Amino acid sequence: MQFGVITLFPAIFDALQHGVIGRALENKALHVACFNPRDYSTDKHRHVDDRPYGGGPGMVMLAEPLAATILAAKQAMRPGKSKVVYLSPQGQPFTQALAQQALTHDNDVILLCGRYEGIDERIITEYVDAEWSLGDYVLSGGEFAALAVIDAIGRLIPGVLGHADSAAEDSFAAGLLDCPHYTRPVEFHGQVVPEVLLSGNHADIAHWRLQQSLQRTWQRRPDLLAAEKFFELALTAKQRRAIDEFIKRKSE
Ligand code: 4F9
Repeated sequence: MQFGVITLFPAIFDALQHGVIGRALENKALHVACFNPRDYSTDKHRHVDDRPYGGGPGMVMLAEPLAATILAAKQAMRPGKSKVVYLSPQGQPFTQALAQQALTHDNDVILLCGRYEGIDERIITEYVDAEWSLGDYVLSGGEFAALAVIDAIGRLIPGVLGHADSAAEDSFAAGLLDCPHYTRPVEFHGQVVPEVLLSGNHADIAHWRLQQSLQRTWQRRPDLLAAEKFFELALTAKQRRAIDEFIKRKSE
């Protein structure tokens, strides 16, 4: 899977050269190529933005250089296998499920990053296949959202994470919040590690972790336990029973 990124600030994507994603780029398990609209601007001052029709503050990214940049990015991706995604607060919420789907569909993903007040709407109409939002807040541009999307999808690519930190073990993989984690020492500033984690009983430990995940999800993000979401979770029959019982107990 390849990522193309359309950005006026390609240096921001140097941030991907660290940790597991950095290693994936080195190993070529993951590919990220930036395309700068400035390089596709045809006027002599290399303009990429202009004032908005109808007036108001700020600038809007010009359609012409963006269209040329999108076509160049598409040509660098696998033929007929790329999707253009615009990152904006108006988009569909980007979730773990969406990250998983993007990987399963095996398209190359061209992430379009806007700056200023945004991009000419006609680019969205003609070229954009999906619009994703990271959350209900405004950033100075789409770049930091694109970094998060590349990280979230990239770590799902087989071989990017080692067996030790397999993505299947991640909190949201099961649709629940993560359980607490501890390492040495057994006592820190008067706080001790829960005894079950020292017991060596793997069944008891798995049960405790699931209970902790459920407790936290119930308290902090009850929306994640909504019936329709619960239905979609990738759970074992045993986990499903444990959650059923937990919710029943809490609802009484
Ligand atoms: C993109 C905000 C994705 C949240 C892009 C300004 C953005 C954003 N999620 N804000 N440009």
